[in-house]
Formats: sequence, C-alpha cells, structure tokens
Amino acid sequence: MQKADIGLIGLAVMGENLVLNMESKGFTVTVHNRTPEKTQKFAEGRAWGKNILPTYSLNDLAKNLKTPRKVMLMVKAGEPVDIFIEKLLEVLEPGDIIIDGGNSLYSDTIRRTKLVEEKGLLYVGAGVSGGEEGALNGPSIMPGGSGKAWKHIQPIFQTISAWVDEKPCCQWIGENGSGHYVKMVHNGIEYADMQLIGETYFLMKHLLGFNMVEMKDIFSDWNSGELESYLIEITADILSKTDQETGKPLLELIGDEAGQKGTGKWTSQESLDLGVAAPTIAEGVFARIISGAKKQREAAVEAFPNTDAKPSLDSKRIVDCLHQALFASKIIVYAQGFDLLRHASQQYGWELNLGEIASLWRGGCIIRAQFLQNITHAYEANPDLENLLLAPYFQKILKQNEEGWREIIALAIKHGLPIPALSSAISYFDGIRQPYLWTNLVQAQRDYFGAHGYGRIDKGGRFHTEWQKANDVVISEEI
Ligand code: NBP
Repeated sequence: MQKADIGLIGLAVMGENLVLNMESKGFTVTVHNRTPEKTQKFAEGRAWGKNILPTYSLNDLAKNLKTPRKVMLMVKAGEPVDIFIEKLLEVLEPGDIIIDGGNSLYSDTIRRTKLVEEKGLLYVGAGVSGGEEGALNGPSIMPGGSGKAWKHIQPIFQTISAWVDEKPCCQWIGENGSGHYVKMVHNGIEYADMQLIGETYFLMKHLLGFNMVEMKDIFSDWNSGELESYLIEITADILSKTDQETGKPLLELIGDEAGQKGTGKWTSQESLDLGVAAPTIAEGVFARIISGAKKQREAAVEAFPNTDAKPSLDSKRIVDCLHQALFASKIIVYAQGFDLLRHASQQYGWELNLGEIASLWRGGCIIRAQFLQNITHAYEANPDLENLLLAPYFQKILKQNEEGWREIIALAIKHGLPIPALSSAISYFDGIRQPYLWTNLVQAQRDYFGAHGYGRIDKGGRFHTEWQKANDVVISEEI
C-alpha cells in the first residue's frame, strides 16, 4: 500500500479542507477523527476516489505514514490537543513530528514542545488562518516549535499555503510557542479591524441614513484603493445579500450580540502582561462583550434614549472622513499589534522577523490587505523601528488622514454614536505624540497617598515629598 506523506486528525471544517488541499497538491494523506462516523462520512463523501486513507485507530494512522511521521492535529484547542498528544506518543517514534494546527494558547505550545521533545520527538505549533476557504485553497501558515521539524514539513506547508508575489505565505516563525503567538496577535488585529469596519458601517447608517446598496457601493469602491482587503471585500458582499424568505437585506435581520472564541482576549491579556499599549485591540473585545449585555443595554436604551438628529455636513464629505478615519485607525491597530510582537520577541527570545510576518499575512488569511506590504517595507528599511507609526510612509499617511479622522470622531460623539475603536485609535495617536503628559499629576497623586516616589525633569534621582507638611515645607530626598 502507498504510504502517506502526512496524517491529519480532526475532520471538522478546517481539517477536512486542509486534507483536500494537501491531496489536490499531490500529497497522500491519512486521516482520523475521534468520532469514527465522521471519518467514514468523509471517506465516502468528499474524500471518495482521492489519495486519502481513512483510519479508525491511531496505530493504523502511524502504520500508514512515511518516516519521519508527520501528524497534524486540527481539533478543538485545549484539552483535546493534550489527549491526542498523549495517545500519539504511544504509537509514534523518536524523530516523528506532531503538529498542532489549531488556535492553541502559545503558553500551552511552549509546554507541549518541551514535553514532546523530552520524549525524543519534534513538535510544531502552527497558526493557520483563512477559515474554511483558506484551508481549502491556500491559508496563511505560521509554524513554530522544534526547529529540526521545519525541513520535513516545509515542502508540504509551503505548497499548500497561499502565495503572493511568487512567495509562500508560510515561513518558519521561531522556537516553541512563537507560531501560535503570531497567530494570536493576527486574531487580535482581526478583532480590531472588524470592529473598525463595523463602526464605519454604523456611522454611515446613522449619520447618513444610507441604504444597503449605497453602503455596498462605498465599500466596493474602497476595496479598489488603499483599503483593499479581504474584510472590506466581504463587507460589501454581506451588505448586498438579500434574505430569501423575507426579501429584506439579510444584515438587517441578524442579531447584534457578537460571539468570540478567546484569541482577542488572549492578545489583550498578553498586552497587559507585557506592558504594551494595545487599547484598540482590547476595544474590539470589549465591544463584543457590551453587545452581549442585552439586559443592561435594553434598560439603558430606555433610560437614555438617543436623539437621531442628522448632521449638517454634506454626505460626500462624511464618506471621505469615514475613509480617512478607517485607514488611519487601521494603521494604529497594526502599530499596536506589531509593538506587542516586538516586545514578545524580546521577552521570549524569539527573534521574530516582523517584516516577514507582515508578508505572511498578505495572502490566505482573514486580515490580508494590500497595505501589509508597506509594513514589510518599513521593517526592511529599519528592523529596529520603535513603532510602526514612525516609519516615513505611515507618518505621511497619518498626516494626510488626520483631519477627516478628527472630524468624524467629533461628529459621532456629538450625535451620541458609539465609536470605541475609532476613538481609542485617535487617543493612542494623540497620547503617543504628546511631549508632556498628564501623568506628572498621576505620579504626584501616587506619591501623595502611597509614598511611591517620582522622578524630576530638572535633576536625576528618585524623590518623595511629604505633601501635607505644615507651613508648606516640602522635603525632597533621593530615595
Ligand atoms: P472545531 O474547533 O470545532 O473542533 C472539532 C474537532 O475537534 C473535531 O474533530 C472533534 O471531534 C474534535 N474534538 C472535540 Br470538539 N472535542 C474533542 C475531545 N474532547 N477529544 C478529541 N477530539 C475532540 O473544528 P474547526 O473549526 O475545524 O477548528 C479546528 C482548529 O482550528 C481549532 O483549534 C480552531 O480554533 C482552529 N481554527 C479554526 C478556524 C475556523 O475558521 N473554523 C480558523 C482557524 C483556526 P469529533 O468529531 O469527534 O467531535
């Protein structure tokens, strides 16, 4: 019997499509799933007549594979991954490779890499982005873990990934959990990007009273310019979809409570842990949380009803301002995400290549966008760039878009329309460019009630003041 090039466990949306992608590129794949009926259904359905070998035990899966064996897990993140690793360690041999392609938490991947390497096998945590369609036709893949595994998996992964400008959207990221970390930040950026587009649509609807067709035309138009991206493209598609049953625009019938699976929350938690400001990404998460607080929202709608006064600005100007605000805010989100990656690279010793990471996201993944090549260029020109905003190209873009960005934010706030991500992005921008912040007062307050001490701008050292001393006597001392 022909031996398989790779095994894949987990025949849900992602797993099935990745298997079909691999097979279509000439690889033989052996497959397995916890629930055997799903393996059978796949074998008799989409996999029928293809070089796909179904198995109903992990022993058989291992027997089917060329050595070193490569087994990819596409199962629900968390305990299922640990369960399968434990079982695979019983049937695999030293030198074999276990790959986790799910959305695992990077710290789990660090732990699992250590565990698997201690048994003499190799481990890879690979972020895979692109959803169902990407898995089938070419995802963006971010593998990290045991470096020795790369040469074995590279031919398969780079063949099945998306390609842009004749380059694969899959490169080795670095050690242990780095691949899953980069995928986590990708998802954090995705949360914020979706939130920004959502707010822009919301402002179009409420400030301009545009119908779905008018809004669809604007997003389609934007998709042929600087904002060209998968998320803008699908937004135009969504706006043009009619519900078969009622004949109404489908979007009008969709409930507004947003779900989440955790990667945006992890990115925000990680930014707090590393002390990196990524407030716009966090706003993407908080906005979904607020959307789900239906009871509170219903009570507040009654307590504080919104007036729906239309602004006096002409609609062409508002659309221009919205474009400027969306583009500028998007740059801020990427600046926050890449700042987090830069700090994580130092903290965990990963030596991440930030320019290359931006190029991996140019195809196959959900946040794919034309402007990512400018991020690659920025880091190629200066790998030690402190913040993406400081790259000459992004300085220029922010200056060009600043006026409309401010105008739309002022308008939205005046009209009581929520814009958590757009306003957080401009606050980040304004905060980072202030020469002297209000935090001198915060430091004074901390010293007043907690004797935490403060630095001075006119001399070196650390000082504490006894703020309530009689006769205004101030005692400053180096502490
Ligand atoms: P799911 O995340 O829905 O997982 C389904 C698979 O996990 C099935 O094979 C299922 O087996 C298996 N599984 C579950 Br659920 N509980 C298990 C357990 N206790 N023990 C063993 N196996 C278990 O599938 P998916 O949406 O295809 O995603 C797969 C991975 O890829 C996830 O980590 C996901 O976060 C990630 N991802 C998803 C997308 C996407 O767009 N969906 C995109 C990128 C990454 P069963 O058939 O026996 O129930």
